[in-house]
Amino acid sequence: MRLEAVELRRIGIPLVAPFETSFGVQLDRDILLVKAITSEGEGWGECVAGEEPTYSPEYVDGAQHVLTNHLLPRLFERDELHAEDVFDLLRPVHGHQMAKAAIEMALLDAQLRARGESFARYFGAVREAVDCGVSVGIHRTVAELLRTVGGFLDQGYRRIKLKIKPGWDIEPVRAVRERYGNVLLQVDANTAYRLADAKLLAELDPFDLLLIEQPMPEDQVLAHAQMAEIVGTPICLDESIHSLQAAADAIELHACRIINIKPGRVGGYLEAQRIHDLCASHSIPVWMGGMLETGVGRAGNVAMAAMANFTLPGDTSASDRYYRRDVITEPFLLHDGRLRVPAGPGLGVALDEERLREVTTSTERITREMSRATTPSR
Ligand code: SMG
Ligand code: MG
Repeated sequence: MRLEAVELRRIGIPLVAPFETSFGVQLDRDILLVKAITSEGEGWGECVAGEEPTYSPEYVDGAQHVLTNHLLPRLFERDELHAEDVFDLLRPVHGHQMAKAAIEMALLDAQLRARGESFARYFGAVREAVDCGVSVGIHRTVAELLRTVGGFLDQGYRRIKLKIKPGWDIEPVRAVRERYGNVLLQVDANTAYRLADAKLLAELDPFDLLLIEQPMPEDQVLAHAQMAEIVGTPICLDESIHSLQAAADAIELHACRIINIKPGRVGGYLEAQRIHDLCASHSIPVWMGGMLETGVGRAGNVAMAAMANFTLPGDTSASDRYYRRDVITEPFLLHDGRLRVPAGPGLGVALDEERLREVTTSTERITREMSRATTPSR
């Protein structure tokens, strides 16, 4: 196919409730959606970069800039393009995985819609519905946290993930374990601790957690291996795993026993698939992460989470976990703690044009011709 134009659409949507992590509080989202217009039809992608570079170095304005000025020109240059070519074509641009992932996703959607194949089938999915967990932010009090967790358990979520930070760790975990018995429970520190905190984190061991996610900064991979000698709870890496190579190195170093896969963090669904396969070959279970996606990103994530080695419930919550009204026509609904894997062509979801118009804050259309006129020669 040929990439004719790309629409970069920014949407602003409030969250149903504030979401607090060790690096900040979020009240609403400013999301970049990418529509690829190709000779074979259209496809959608969602960029998971946040408003600020606090989860990772990427942020949404930067993603839009790098797409416009550095990534799209490299794709417009080609007369024949497949989603499978994108990763290598964009390799000369270092980093910017979330921006790269968004355009690769849109092209994969266009390509699969054109041939009537779903994301799930393309990934070799083995199940029709996936077990869902929910990520629970830091709360002001333990009592409020218990109410929130209870509400999610009533909705049917099969696993609870508590966000932790120094000063909000052992007590909330103890309280949830005591109140809600043997519910599947895990924690995510988003890099808030240091190796010197290993003994403190070992105090979580008696609570039988599934895992501790990313206790230390992303570049401290070796320290995670050292922490694993002190802390009994399995360590899972999220932020550190930004590529297949990073996953291979972390496994080799014994820095983690479990990996969280986020396609946006690693440069796209195809790199994510390679990480899934690598982990499977090393008996490292994986689970699907979440970046507060709309139904567009969620659709791709749910499809991928249906692959064989996604053996732990993901952060694949229903549309209403974050948004009163999603931007797709049929929101993701929880059925017995699971989401159904879309079976239609491509992402298998349709954009709700009226809702999209309502939340759009800007639209930029970049065409092949424009890109040719402005690209510096390489
Ligand atoms: O989509 O439910 C979701 C979010 C899950 O906790 C979640 N994500 O580190 O795993 C993580 C965080 C990052 C979100 S901050 C943008
Ligand atoms: Mg995480």
